[in-house]
Amino acid sequence: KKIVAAFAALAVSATVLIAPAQAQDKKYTIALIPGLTTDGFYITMRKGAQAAADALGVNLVFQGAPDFNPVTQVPVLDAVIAKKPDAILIAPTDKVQLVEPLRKANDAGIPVITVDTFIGSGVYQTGAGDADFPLAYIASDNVLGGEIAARALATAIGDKGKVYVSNVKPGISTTDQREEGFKKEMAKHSGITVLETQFNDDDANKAASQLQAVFARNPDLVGVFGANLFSALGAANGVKQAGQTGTVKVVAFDAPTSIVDNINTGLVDVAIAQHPAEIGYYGVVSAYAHLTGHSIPVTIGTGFTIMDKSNIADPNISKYLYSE
Ligand code: T6T
Repeated sequence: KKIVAAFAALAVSATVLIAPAQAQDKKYTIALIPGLTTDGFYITMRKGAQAAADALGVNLVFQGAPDFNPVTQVPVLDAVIAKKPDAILIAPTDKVQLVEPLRKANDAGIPVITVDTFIGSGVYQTGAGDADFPLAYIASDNVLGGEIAARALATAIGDKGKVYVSNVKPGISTTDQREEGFKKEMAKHSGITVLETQFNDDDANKAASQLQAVFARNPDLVGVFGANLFSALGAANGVKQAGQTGTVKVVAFDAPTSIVDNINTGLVDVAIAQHPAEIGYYGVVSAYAHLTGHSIPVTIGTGFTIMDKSNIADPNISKYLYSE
Protein backbone atom coordinates (compact mmCIF):
# COMPACT_ATOMS: atom_id res chain seq x y z
CA LYS A 1 0.00 0.00 0.00
CA LYS A 2 2.78 2.30 0.93
CA ILE A 3 4.40 1.72 -2.42
CA VAL A 4 1.19 2.46 -4.29
CA ALA A 5 0.77 5.68 -2.35
CA ALA A 6 4.31 6.71 -3.19
CA PHE A 7 3.62 6.16 -6.88
CA ALA A 8 0.44 8.14 -6.65
CA ALA A 9 2.32 11.03 -5.08
CA LEU A 10 4.91 10.83 -7.80
CA ALA A 11 2.19 10.88 -10.45
CA VAL A 12 0.70 14.03 -8.95
CA SER A 13 4.02 15.83 -8.81
CA ALA A 14 4.79 14.63 -12.33
CA THR A 15 1.50 16.17 -13.53
CA VAL A 16 2.36 19.41 -11.82
CA LEU A 17 5.77 19.45 -13.48
CA ILE A 18 4.46 18.56 -16.91
CA ALA A 19 1.49 20.93 -17.02
CA PRO A 20 3.39 24.24 -17.43
CA ALA A 21 5.69 22.65 -20.00
CA GLN A 22 2.65 21.63 -22.06
CA ALA A 23 1.28 25.15 -21.87
CA GLN A 24 4.49 26.39 -23.52
CA ASP A 25 4.31 23.75 -26.22
CA LYS A 26 2.26 25.99 -28.51
CA LYS A 27 3.78 25.79 -31.97
CA TYR A 28 4.35 29.36 -33.10
CA THR A 29 4.30 30.35 -36.76
CA ILE A 30 6.72 33.11 -37.70
CA ALA A 31 6.64 34.58 -41.21
CA LEU A 32 9.79 35.90 -42.89
CA ILE A 33 9.17 38.26 -45.80
CA PRO A 34 12.43 38.99 -47.64
CA GLY A 35 13.19 41.98 -49.90
CA LEU A 36 12.96 39.49 -52.76
CA THR A 37 13.14 35.70 -52.99
CA THR A 38 15.84 35.24 -55.65
CA ASP A 39 18.74 36.94 -53.88
CA GLY A 40 21.54 34.99 -52.16
CA PHE A 41 21.44 37.49 -49.31
CA TYR A 42 17.85 36.58 -48.37
CA ILE A 43 18.33 32.89 -49.20
CA THR A 44 21.11 32.87 -46.61
CA MET A 45 18.99 34.83 -44.16
CA ARG A 46 16.28 32.18 -44.52
CA LYS A 47 18.79 29.44 -43.65
CA GLY A 48 19.74 31.20 -40.42
CA ALA A 49 16.07 31.77 -39.61
CA GLN A 50 15.31 28.09 -40.27
CA ALA A 51 18.16 27.01 -37.98
CA ALA A 52 16.66 29.02 -35.13
CA ALA A 53 13.14 27.83 -35.96
CA ASP A 54 14.30 24.20 -35.83
CA ALA A 55 16.06 24.76 -32.51
CA LEU A 56 12.97 26.38 -30.98
CA GLY A 57 10.30 24.19 -32.56
CA VAL A 58 8.86 27.12 -34.51
CA ASN A 59 7.09 26.86 -37.86
CA LEU A 60 8.85 29.27 -40.26
CA VAL A 61 7.02 30.53 -43.34
CA PHE A 62 9.15 32.21 -46.04
CA GLN A 63 7.09 34.20 -48.50
CA GLY A 64 8.26 37.00 -50.75
CA ALA A 65 8.11 38.70 -54.13
CA PRO A 66 10.42 37.99 -57.07
CA ASP A 67 11.76 41.55 -57.21
CA PHE A 68 12.78 44.26 -54.75
CA ASN A 69 9.74 46.49 -55.05
CA PRO A 70 7.03 47.73 -52.66
CA VAL A 71 4.43 47.25 -55.41
CA THR A 72 5.02 43.49 -55.35
CA GLN A 73 5.97 43.19 -51.65
CA VAL A 74 2.80 44.78 -50.22
CA PRO A 75 0.39 42.15 -51.67
CA VAL A 76 2.64 39.43 -50.22
CA LEU A 77 2.50 41.16 -46.84
CA ASP A 78 -1.31 41.44 -47.06
CA ALA A 79 -1.57 37.73 -47.83
CA VAL A 80 0.69 36.90 -44.86
CA ILE A 81 -1.34 39.13 -42.50
CA ALA A 82 -4.55 37.36 -43.62
CA LYS A 83 -3.07 34.06 -42.43
CA LYS A 84 -2.48 35.56 -38.95
CA PRO A 85 1.03 34.33 -38.14
CA ASP A 86 2.22 34.82 -34.56
CA ALA A 87 4.91 37.30 -35.70
CA ILE A 88 6.22 38.86 -38.90
CA LEU A 89 9.89 39.40 -39.75
CA ILE A 90 10.20 41.59 -42.83
CA ALA A 91 12.81 43.43 -44.89
CA PRO A 92 10.72 46.43 -45.97
CA THR A 93 11.57 47.46 -49.54
CA ASP A 94 10.90 51.15 -48.89
CA LYS A 95 11.29 53.31 -45.77
CA VAL A 96 8.00 55.13 -46.35
CA GLN A 97 5.82 52.94 -48.55
CA LEU A 98 5.78 50.00 -46.14
CA VAL A 99 4.73 52.02 -43.08
CA GLU A 100 0.94 51.85 -43.58
CA PRO A 101 0.91 48.23 -44.85
CA LEU A 102 2.89 47.18 -41.77
CA ARG A 103 0.66 49.19 -39.46
CA LYS A 104 -2.16 46.86 -40.55
CA ALA A 105 -0.20 43.92 -39.16
CA ASN A 106 0.50 45.78 -35.95
CA ASP A 107 -3.18 46.81 -35.62
CA ALA A 108 -4.15 43.15 -36.10
CA GLY A 109 -2.00 42.31 -33.07
CA ILE A 110 0.80 40.70 -35.04
CA PRO A 111 4.22 41.74 -33.69
CA VAL A 112 6.49 43.16 -36.40
CA ILE A 113 10.30 43.00 -36.43
CA THR A 114 12.22 44.42 -39.38
CA VAL A 115 15.31 42.63 -40.60
CA ASP A 116 17.98 44.07 -42.92
CA THR A 117 15.99 47.23 -43.78
CA PHE A 118 13.87 49.54 -41.63
CA ILE A 119 10.84 51.82 -41.92
CA GLY A 120 10.73 55.47 -40.83
CA SER A 121 13.95 56.47 -39.12
CA GLY A 122 14.73 52.93 -37.98
CA VAL A 123 14.53 54.02 -34.36
CA TYR A 124 11.62 52.05 -32.89
CA GLN A 125 9.59 52.03 -29.68
CA THR A 126 10.30 55.65 -28.78
CA GLY A 127 6.83 57.16 -29.25
CA ALA A 128 8.27 59.48 -31.88
CA GLY A 129 7.15 59.59 -35.48
CA ASP A 130 4.53 57.34 -37.06
CA ALA A 131 6.73 54.34 -37.84
CA ASP A 132 8.14 53.41 -34.46
CA PHE A 133 5.78 50.46 -33.86
CA PRO A 134 8.06 47.56 -34.91
CA LEU A 135 9.52 45.82 -31.87
CA ALA A 136 13.07 45.54 -33.16
CA TYR A 137 15.45 46.15 -36.05
CA ILE A 138 18.10 43.51 -36.75
CA ALA A 139 20.67 44.37 -39.40
CA SER A 140 24.18 45.29 -40.44
CA ASP A 141 25.43 48.78 -39.60
CA ASN A 142 25.02 50.08 -43.12
CA VAL A 143 26.52 53.56 -42.58
CA LEU A 144 29.62 51.87 -41.22
CA GLY A 145 29.57 49.46 -44.18
CA GLY A 146 29.62 52.42 -46.58
CA GLU A 147 32.54 53.95 -44.69
CA ILE A 148 34.46 50.67 -44.85
CA ALA A 149 33.78 50.51 -48.60
CA ALA A 150 35.06 54.07 -49.08
CA ARG A 151 38.27 53.41 -47.17
CA ALA A 152 38.87 50.22 -49.16
CA LEU A 153 38.28 52.00 -52.47
CA ALA A 154 40.45 54.97 -51.46
CA THR A 155 43.29 52.58 -50.68
CA ALA A 156 42.80 50.67 -53.96
CA ILE A 157 43.02 53.86 -56.07
CA GLY A 158 45.96 55.43 -54.21
CA ASP A 159 43.68 58.07 -52.68
CA LYS A 160 43.02 60.01 -55.88
CA GLY A 161 40.73 60.12 -58.91
CA LYS A 162 37.08 59.84 -59.91
CA VAL A 163 34.69 57.26 -58.48
CA TYR A 164 30.93 56.79 -58.23
CA VAL A 165 28.33 54.74 -56.38
CA SER A 166 26.27 52.13 -58.25
CA ASN A 167 23.08 52.00 -56.20
CA VAL A 168 19.58 50.49 -56.29
CA LYS A 169 17.05 53.32 -55.84
CA PRO A 170 16.46 56.04 -53.28
CA GLY A 171 14.19 55.16 -50.34
CA ILE A 172 15.76 51.84 -49.34
CA SER A 173 17.20 52.23 -45.83
CA THR A 174 20.21 49.96 -46.30
CA THR A 175 21.51 51.24 -49.61
CA ASP A 176 20.74 54.88 -48.71
CA GLN A 177 22.84 54.46 -45.57
CA ARG A 178 25.70 52.77 -47.43
CA GLU A 179 25.86 55.69 -49.85
CA GLU A 180 25.69 58.13 -46.94
CA GLY A 181 28.57 56.40 -45.14
CA PHE A 182 30.58 56.18 -48.35
CA LYS A 183 30.21 59.89 -49.11
CA LYS A 184 30.89 60.89 -45.49
CA GLU A 185 34.19 59.03 -45.57
CA MET A 186 35.14 60.18 -49.08
CA ALA A 187 34.64 63.81 -48.00
CA LYS A 188 37.83 63.30 -45.94
CA HIS A 189 39.80 62.31 -49.05
CA SER A 190 40.56 65.55 -50.88
CA GLY A 191 42.09 63.84 -53.91
CA ILE A 192 38.94 61.84 -54.67
CA THR A 193 35.95 63.13 -56.65
CA VAL A 194 32.65 61.29 -56.18
CA LEU A 195 30.57 61.53 -59.37
CA GLU A 196 26.79 61.37 -59.48
CA THR A 197 25.23 58.12 -58.17
CA GLN A 198 23.76 55.78 -60.80
CA PHE A 199 20.51 54.02 -59.80
CA ASN A 200 19.93 50.61 -61.40
CA ASP A 201 16.64 49.35 -59.86
CA ASP A 202 18.42 46.21 -58.60
CA ASP A 203 19.13 45.22 -62.22
CA ALA A 204 22.72 44.03 -62.75
CA ASN A 205 22.48 44.54 -66.53
CA LYS A 206 21.48 48.15 -66.03
CA ALA A 207 24.37 48.61 -63.58
CA ALA A 208 26.78 47.20 -66.21
CA SER A 209 25.55 49.57 -68.97
CA GLN A 210 25.71 52.49 -66.54
CA LEU A 211 29.36 51.67 -65.74
CA GLN A 212 30.18 51.80 -69.42
CA ALA A 213 28.29 55.07 -69.91
CA VAL A 214 30.02 56.70 -66.92
CA PHE A 215 33.38 55.46 -68.20
CA ALA A 216 32.65 56.82 -71.70
CA ARG A 217 31.95 60.26 -70.19
CA ASN A 218 34.89 59.98 -67.74
CA PRO A 219 37.77 57.99 -69.26
CA ASP A 220 39.74 58.87 -66.10
CA LEU A 221 37.27 56.94 -63.90
CA VAL A 222 39.28 54.87 -61.39
CA GLY A 223 36.73 53.24 -59.12
CA VAL A 224 33.18 52.21 -58.37
CA PHE A 225 31.36 51.15 -55.21
CA GLY A 226 28.58 48.62 -55.87
CA ALA A 227 26.23 49.24 -52.95
CA ASN A 228 24.49 45.85 -53.02
CA LEU A 229 24.78 42.44 -54.63
CA PHE A 230 23.31 43.24 -58.06
CA SER A 231 24.83 46.74 -58.22
CA ALA A 232 28.25 45.28 -57.51
CA LEU A 233 27.98 42.31 -59.88
CA GLY A 234 26.68 44.59 -62.63
CA ALA A 235 29.32 47.26 -62.10
CA ALA A 236 32.04 44.59 -62.14
CA ASN A 237 30.67 43.13 -65.38
CA GLY A 238 30.62 46.63 -66.85
CA VAL A 239 34.28 47.10 -65.95
CA LYS A 240 35.11 43.76 -67.59
CA GLN A 241 33.11 44.56 -70.74
CA ALA A 242 34.87 47.93 -70.97
CA GLY A 243 38.22 46.07 -70.82
CA GLN A 244 39.18 47.94 -67.65
CA THR A 245 39.76 45.03 -65.24
CA GLY A 246 42.26 46.17 -62.62
CA THR A 247 42.26 49.77 -63.94
CA VAL A 248 38.80 50.68 -62.69
CA LYS A 249 38.74 49.30 -59.14
CA VAL A 250 35.58 47.71 -57.76
CA VAL A 251 34.52 47.50 -54.14
CA ALA A 252 31.47 45.28 -53.74
CA PHE A 253 28.87 45.16 -51.02
CA ASP A 254 27.60 41.58 -50.49
CA ALA A 255 29.21 38.24 -51.21
CA PRO A 256 27.56 35.88 -53.71
CA THR A 257 29.73 32.85 -54.54
CA SER A 258 30.69 34.39 -57.91
CA ILE A 259 32.59 37.08 -55.99
CA VAL A 260 35.39 34.53 -55.38
CA ASP A 261 36.26 34.39 -59.07
CA ASN A 262 35.93 38.13 -59.39
CA ILE A 263 38.36 38.64 -56.50
CA ASN A 264 40.80 36.04 -57.79
CA THR A 265 40.88 37.56 -61.29
CA GLY A 266 41.41 41.04 -59.86
CA LEU A 267 38.08 42.36 -61.17
CA VAL A 268 36.87 43.05 -57.63
CA ASP A 269 39.31 44.37 -55.03
CA VAL A 270 37.27 44.01 -51.89
CA ALA A 271 33.88 42.47 -51.04
CA ILE A 272 32.06 43.38 -47.85
CA ALA A 273 30.05 40.34 -46.80
CA GLN A 274 27.14 40.87 -44.48
CA HIS A 275 26.06 38.12 -42.09
CA PRO A 276 22.51 37.45 -43.32
CA ALA A 277 22.23 34.07 -41.58
CA GLU A 278 22.92 35.84 -38.29
CA ILE A 279 20.17 38.37 -39.08
CA GLY A 280 17.68 35.56 -39.78
CA TYR A 281 18.71 33.56 -36.70
CA TYR A 282 18.34 36.46 -34.30
CA GLY A 283 15.13 37.54 -36.03
CA VAL A 284 13.45 34.25 -35.14
CA VAL A 285 15.01 34.14 -31.66
CA SER A 286 13.80 37.67 -30.94
CA ALA A 287 10.27 36.98 -32.16
CA TYR A 288 10.15 33.78 -30.10
CA ALA A 289 11.48 35.54 -27.02
CA HIS A 290 8.80 38.20 -27.37
CA LEU A 291 6.04 35.64 -27.92
CA THR A 292 7.08 33.73 -24.80
CA GLY A 293 7.02 36.81 -22.59
CA HIS A 294 10.62 37.96 -22.67
CA SER A 295 11.83 41.48 -23.42
CA ILE A 296 14.04 41.92 -26.47
CA PRO A 297 16.61 44.52 -27.58
CA VAL A 298 15.16 47.14 -29.89
CA THR A 299 18.19 46.95 -32.17
CA ILE A 300 20.59 44.14 -32.87
CA GLY A 301 23.64 44.93 -35.00
CA THR A 302 25.23 42.13 -36.97
CA GLY A 303 28.72 42.01 -38.39
CA PHE A 304 30.70 42.12 -41.62
CA THR A 305 33.48 40.02 -43.08
CA ILE A 306 35.86 41.83 -45.41
CA MET A 307 37.04 39.63 -48.30
CA ASP A 308 39.97 40.20 -50.61
CA LYS A 309 42.66 38.27 -52.47
CA SER A 310 44.70 37.77 -49.31
CA ASN A 311 42.01 35.92 -47.33
CA ILE A 312 39.35 34.56 -49.70
CA ALA A 313 40.80 31.02 -49.66
CA ASP A 314 40.58 30.86 -45.84
CA PRO A 315 37.56 28.73 -44.82
CA ASN A 316 36.96 31.02 -41.84
CA ILE A 317 36.37 33.80 -44.36
CA SER A 318 34.74 31.91 -47.22
CA LYS A 319 32.10 30.48 -44.87
CA TYR A 320 30.50 33.93 -45.07
CA LEU A 321 29.86 33.62 -48.82
CA TYR A 322 26.11 33.60 -49.44
CA SER A 323 24.10 30.48 -50.32
CA GLU A 324 22.59 30.18 -53.79
O1 T6T B 1 22.45 44.13 -49.82
C1 T6T B 1 21.37 43.27 -49.59
C2 T6T B 1 20.43 43.90 -48.60
O2 T6T B 1 21.14 44.27 -47.45
C3 T6T B 1 19.79 45.14 -49.22
O3 T6T B 1 18.83 45.66 -48.35
C4 T6T B 1 19.17 44.82 -50.55
O4 T6T B 1 20.10 44.20 -51.38
C5 T6T B 1 20.65 42.99 -50.89
O5 T6T B 1 19.63 42.06 -50.69
C6 T6T B 1 21.62 42.38 -51.90
O6 T6T B 1 21.01 42.20 -53.12
